[in-house]
Amino acid sequence: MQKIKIGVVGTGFIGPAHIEALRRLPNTDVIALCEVTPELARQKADQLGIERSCTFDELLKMEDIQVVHICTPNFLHYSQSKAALLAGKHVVCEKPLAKDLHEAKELVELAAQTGLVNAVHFNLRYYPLIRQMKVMREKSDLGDVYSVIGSYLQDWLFYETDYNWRLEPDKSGDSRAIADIGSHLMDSLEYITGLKTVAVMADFNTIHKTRKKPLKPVETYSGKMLQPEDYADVPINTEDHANVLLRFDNGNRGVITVSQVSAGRKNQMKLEISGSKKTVHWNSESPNEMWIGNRDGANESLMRDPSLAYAEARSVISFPGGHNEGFPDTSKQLFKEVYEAIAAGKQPENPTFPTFADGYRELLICEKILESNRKQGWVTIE
Ligand code: SOE
Repeated sequence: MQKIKIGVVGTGFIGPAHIEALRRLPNTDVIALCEVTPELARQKADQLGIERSCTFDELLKMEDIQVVHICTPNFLHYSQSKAALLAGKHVVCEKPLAKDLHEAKELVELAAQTGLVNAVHFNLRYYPLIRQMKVMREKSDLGDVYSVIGSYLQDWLFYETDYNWRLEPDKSGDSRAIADIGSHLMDSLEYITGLKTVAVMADFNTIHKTRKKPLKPVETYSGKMLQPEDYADVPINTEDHANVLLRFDNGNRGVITVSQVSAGRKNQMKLEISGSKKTVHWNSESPNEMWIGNRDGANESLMRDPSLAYAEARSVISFPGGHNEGFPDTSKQLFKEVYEAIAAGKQPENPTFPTFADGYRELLICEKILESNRKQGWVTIE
């Protein structure tokens, strides 16, 4: 079987997660790796057991490379995705797709012109019970959606000495917590409910208005502590915490909270969706079970189990009930669908995976949330 040859750009936290997931698929072969310097690229390629290390430009000239995964800091997503599409490569890009709507719109249009496969790594959609909740809504098990409560809490930026490129607007964009994790929450929320958010009312807060930037490189999630003289004080104007009221196109309401300074919450996305028939509740830190609430009977607890899930959800389940699946499996399941399309050689009419258009949608919501916080008022989303 001819394996699809892949190049990965960037090896911070998420790049290696992409590589591990791709290696669990039968028809893929990661053969090239890019990093900011040839020395770092070679070092990481040796660490990850990848044959070729190269610069980004060299990667695009490699004729046998069919797909490029963009796993670099946000400010590089637009230029690298555009260059890869223009070089005839299928593209899987990390979220957010770009730094602003103008960039994202251009990428959506270019991808459509080329017909190449384009995907955004909204991997949290691929927790099997998130797919199950979506199918329950489609089959009217929930009834009409009355209300949505969502949260995404982390603590890896809890201390003022916790630092990362995501804190720098020129690398990450004007929003931090909303763009970084709020985008996952809003993508999953609209994916499950099928609703469109039509208005937002946002309120941001920056707990650490100054942070201690390490004068030596420190990786995401490392939480590594240095000596006082190893830091430089940096003013911070991006949000550690944000609350957002939501209005949906069915006239009903919701609310989300995101925080990267919630002690003890490592990477917790939670959703509670109440409908005219049932309520469902799910937590990413216990992803293999969900709670189903009933008014006129006992509540239920559903485990992630292929024999209990709807067929449409079964397709993203690899292990039997009780053999727990987690965060690393979500990328494998997303890439499984993306590489079926790549094997077919073009973007499908109705892709089941998140595309550049979904990336554009999340940036639109993010920009409206930023605008609402700035003006401390409601902002509509056309
Ligand atoms: C850091 O907040 C981060 O790595 C995000 O960038 C990812 O998208 C999320 O899945 C996990 O947390």
